[in-house]
Amino acid sequence: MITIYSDEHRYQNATAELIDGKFLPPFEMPKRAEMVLEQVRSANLGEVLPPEEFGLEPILQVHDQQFVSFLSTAWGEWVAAHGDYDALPLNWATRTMRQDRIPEAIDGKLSYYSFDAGTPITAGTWRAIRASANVALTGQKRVANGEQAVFALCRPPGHHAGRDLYGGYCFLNNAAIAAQAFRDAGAERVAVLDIDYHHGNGTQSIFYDRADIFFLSLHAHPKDEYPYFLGYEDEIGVGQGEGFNRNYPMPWGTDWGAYQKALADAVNHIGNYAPDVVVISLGVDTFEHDPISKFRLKQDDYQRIGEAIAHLSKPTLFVMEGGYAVAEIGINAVNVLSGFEAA
Ligand code: SP5
Ligand code: ZN
Repeated sequence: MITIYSDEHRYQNATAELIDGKFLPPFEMPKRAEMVLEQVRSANLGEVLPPEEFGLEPILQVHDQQFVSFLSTAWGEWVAAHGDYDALPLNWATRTMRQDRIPEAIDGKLSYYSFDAGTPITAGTWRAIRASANVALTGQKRVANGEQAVFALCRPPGHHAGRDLYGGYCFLNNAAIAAQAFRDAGAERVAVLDIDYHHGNGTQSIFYDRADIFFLSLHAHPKDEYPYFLGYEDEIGVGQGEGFNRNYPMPWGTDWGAYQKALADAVNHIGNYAPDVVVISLGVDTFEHDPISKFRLKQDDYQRIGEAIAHLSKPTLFVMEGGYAVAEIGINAVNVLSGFEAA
């Protein structure tokens, strides 16, 4: 299997993230992608190729123009206001407040376009996130041109990012951009299966009213876990999209026994949908030793995940999302891919 990778992810290198009331060294760090690349190489998964440049057009098929423009200028505006510190929002427009006015001050814009305080914008964020989107789009193009499966080693991740919303370490929704690009390249139906530990709220919201892109997510229950405000089982899609969104919220402590049942059901629904192509949002923060998560999947379970996905026999694009157990992130991610290839 070919891997698409760019060094430019290193430009997203924050000083700290706000988590558990503390400023800690970021869990979402450059080492993550480096460890995955190292394992791709030592497992001889296949060629590693750089991304092509796709420009903003495919990004703007999924994201709001003003949001993308904000991302491109936020750092400069922030430095002019506050100096050379990572940019974080401090308040949000929640119940009783207005959401129909976009503030002009940079602090207000950070608040308007974000949903958490754990996702720093840094000097290199814009450069890194464009490279990450190009990695996904290059993988998409390869699969559209006949490759059976490609691994887009994206960093920063994307699945929490909505049309005009960033958070959860995500700015541009790489998997959603790729799914839309498949449609624009002629695919009639695309399935996006999100196996990151956290609900893919961004991807769900982007495709919620559409039947042409079926979103399914296996994740920790939002009553217990971040992002808390989306990912319940009764979110089934709306309008034309009704029936084309499926959530599998699971309790803390979930291990392979329960996980595999949800995965088998999701795979079964994807099979019935008969998509032209499958996009996998590949998070491995379901791992038993992940430092911010509470599922209990083991290294070998990731092979089984890959096998289950392979049984669909569909062209498949794997898009890297979360996973914070840095020592094992490469083994777990590559186990999914080698399980897929061996099946
Ligand atoms: C792509 C992705 O996996 N984003 C995840 C963003 C998680 N943000 C922080 C969630 C904090 C939840 N509580 C952690 C408790 C650790 N002691
Ligand atoms: Zn996650």
